[in-house]
Amino acid sequence: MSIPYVSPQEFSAEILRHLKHSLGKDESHASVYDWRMSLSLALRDHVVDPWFASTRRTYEARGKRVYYLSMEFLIGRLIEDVAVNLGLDAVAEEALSALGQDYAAVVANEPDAALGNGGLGRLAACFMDSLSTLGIPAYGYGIRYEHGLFEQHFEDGAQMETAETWLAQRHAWEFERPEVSYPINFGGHVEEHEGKAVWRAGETVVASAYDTPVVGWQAQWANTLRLWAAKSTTAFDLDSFNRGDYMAASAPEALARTISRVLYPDDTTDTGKELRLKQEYFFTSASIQDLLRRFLSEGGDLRALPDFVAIQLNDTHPAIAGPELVRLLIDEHGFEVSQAITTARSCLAYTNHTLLPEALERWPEDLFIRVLPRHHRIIQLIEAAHIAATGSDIRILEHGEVKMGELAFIMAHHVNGVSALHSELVKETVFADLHSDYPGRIINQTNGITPRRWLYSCNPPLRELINETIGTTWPDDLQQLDGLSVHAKDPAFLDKFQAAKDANKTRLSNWLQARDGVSLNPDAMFDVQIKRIHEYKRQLMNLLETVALWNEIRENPNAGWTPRVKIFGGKAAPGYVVAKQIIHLINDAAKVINADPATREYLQIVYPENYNVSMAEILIPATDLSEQISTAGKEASGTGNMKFALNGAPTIGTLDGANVEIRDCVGAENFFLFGLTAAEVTARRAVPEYARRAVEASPRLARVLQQIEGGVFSSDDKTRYSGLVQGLINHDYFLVTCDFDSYFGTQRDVDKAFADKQAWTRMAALNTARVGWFSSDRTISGYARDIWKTPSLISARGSRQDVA
Ligand code: RUG
Repeated sequence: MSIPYVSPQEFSAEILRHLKHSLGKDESHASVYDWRMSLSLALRDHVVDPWFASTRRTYEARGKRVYYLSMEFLIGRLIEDVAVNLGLDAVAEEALSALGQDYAAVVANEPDAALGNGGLGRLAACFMDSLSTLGIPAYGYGIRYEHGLFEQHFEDGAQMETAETWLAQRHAWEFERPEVSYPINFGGHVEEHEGKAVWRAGETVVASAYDTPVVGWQAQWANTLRLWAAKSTTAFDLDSFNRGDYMAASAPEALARTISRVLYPDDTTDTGKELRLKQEYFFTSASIQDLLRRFLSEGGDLRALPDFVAIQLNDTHPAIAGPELVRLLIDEHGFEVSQAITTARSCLAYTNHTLLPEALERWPEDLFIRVLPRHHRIIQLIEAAHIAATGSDIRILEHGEVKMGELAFIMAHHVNGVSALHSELVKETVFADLHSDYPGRIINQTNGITPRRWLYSCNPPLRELINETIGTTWPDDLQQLDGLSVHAKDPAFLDKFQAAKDANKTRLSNWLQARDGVSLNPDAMFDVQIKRIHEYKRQLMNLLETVALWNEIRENPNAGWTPRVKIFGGKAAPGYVVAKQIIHLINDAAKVINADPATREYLQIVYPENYNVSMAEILIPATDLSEQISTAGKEASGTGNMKFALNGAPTIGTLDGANVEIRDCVGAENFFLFGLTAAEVTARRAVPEYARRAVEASPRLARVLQQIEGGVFSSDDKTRYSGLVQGLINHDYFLVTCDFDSYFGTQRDVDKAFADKQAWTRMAALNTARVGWFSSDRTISGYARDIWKTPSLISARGSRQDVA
């Protein structure tokens, strides 16, 4: 396939056509929203042909399709994604400016589709981009939440949450498919009829499809992201209405819609119990029914299902897919139990994203039986088959709970971790017993990021420099960036590399000034930690180090300090009290430290509220230093770490998650390593009173803790942080105290390194040059090769038919 050329004039006409015919607006009265919608619809038109062609090619090939089941797709804004992949970014900009519109302002009008919490959801979005870029037939299946991740505001430094409303305006990219809908049953009971189980459901809702085409690089291929919305089987109860009971009349619809109303604002614990379990089953069942319908409509024989269907479970959230597929095969298609289990397992694979025990979902068994009685019986059958085959002690149903991690593992032909270290730890810790029951089942697929969004589109100055240095074919072959390595010795190249970074720093500064009225010193080091707020990610350690630095600058103001701006970004789960205290403390400390005339020149703390994908796209290219400081063994992979390195920001980090592999790629001399290793962390936890001892051994840390506990940053409420500080001293599970000195010392190495401008820029450029391996194209190729066995259906890259 090749991309037909469109001139800016033609594209202007297409935008105007949509303005008039789709939006019903006259040019003279069009708002930014109208222009944004018209631009989006004009771009979407160009996606349709590649999308249809891909679908046709898939049907013709009659090969295997990938079904990626994920509770989260953190897609963010789509205009630039689509424009860039269509090769129409420059055309769109010119077309809009010919119409007197500012492209950047129009792009910025699009709300972030925040259908995810963090790394797991963003990974799913990157994977969709790579699946299309690689020409692998695939569907992403998830939930069309009415309200994505909450909006974060600070009130006197404390996090407040409000509902996010991305669907308040029309969503330009999706196609509603009212004809594609499935009943989803809950509750009731199971009856036996002539040896057959019959599920008499207590409640039924309808899953209705909305499709968003996902076009890959150079529009060679487009797959579908199919999101399910919950609707009622009876939209409206007319009898109640006629009786004047308007509430009752709308109740069925309102109740059903609850299921797809809100994304759970939590990516590490299982909360919300019943509703969340219903959400998981809702989208999983709809997806399994949909893929079976597609398979059968093509005349498939269900015994051959695994040759045509590869289902990837993104975390345990869709783990009910195993029992659901078994249920449908037995109850609706007459399979024997063992045949159904074997067939389902041959279709399913599971990605584990965490070792945190609280994040491996477990449902109270009584709740599970109440919501999914038939699946409970099926799980008993699966468990029995597992025990019969292996003699294992591992149970799925245990201590009154349904263990979804064990279920996902047992029902998957492969289980993968998301970085080399994490996959090893999966074998050694959470799934050690199952690993010995099923040797070879656990494999690794280190995460990756799409370079189209995370370099090409978010970092125009660096993109242009790369294009002029190594050519323009790197966006779908990212290891070509290695060609930059030789240039990292060339002072002229380094000057240009630094100029690109400076331009991005200026862009960030202007953006922050306009949005929050905050001024940044562009010569300072921009030291950035952006991610969900969690104790294991250790934003608290970063803050403690900042306070310690503040103390030392005050004591020794003429020591030639490297100016730093410490930038934090991220949301805490609303119910996560400690994480919210950490946010509050960062903001409180910022107020005091930023107001100190003695240190202002050298140290500033900035915490822009409501961190999201679009903010990351501005922050990451402008970053000098990337903070990846989690307790070793706790961050499964991280993907922010890859984005920063790709955009020329060296890392200060622990040997955790993908940091280990990033360091191997960029070279130890281009990475600031500190802290305990995963094995040392485990050993240290066995030492009695390890935190108290660490504090006693570090006068610097002890002083900082005294200041915080004593109310230096909370004069309005001096005891606000005593619980937080005492928690650290008495129960520092994430070893902030133990790693503090090592972190502080390494930060001072960073200061020195940053002072040598050219050496620093070289280090930054080598980071960019050497992290091409972390493209999500490489990750998806790995899944396709090792797990799904799905070939690419595009043979060679077509070229743009440029017409003079
Ligand atoms: O915390 C992990 C990250 O380390 C990882 O990079 C990301 C994608 O694999 O997934 C994150 N994650 C883990 N999000 N939710 C969970 C727990 O279910």
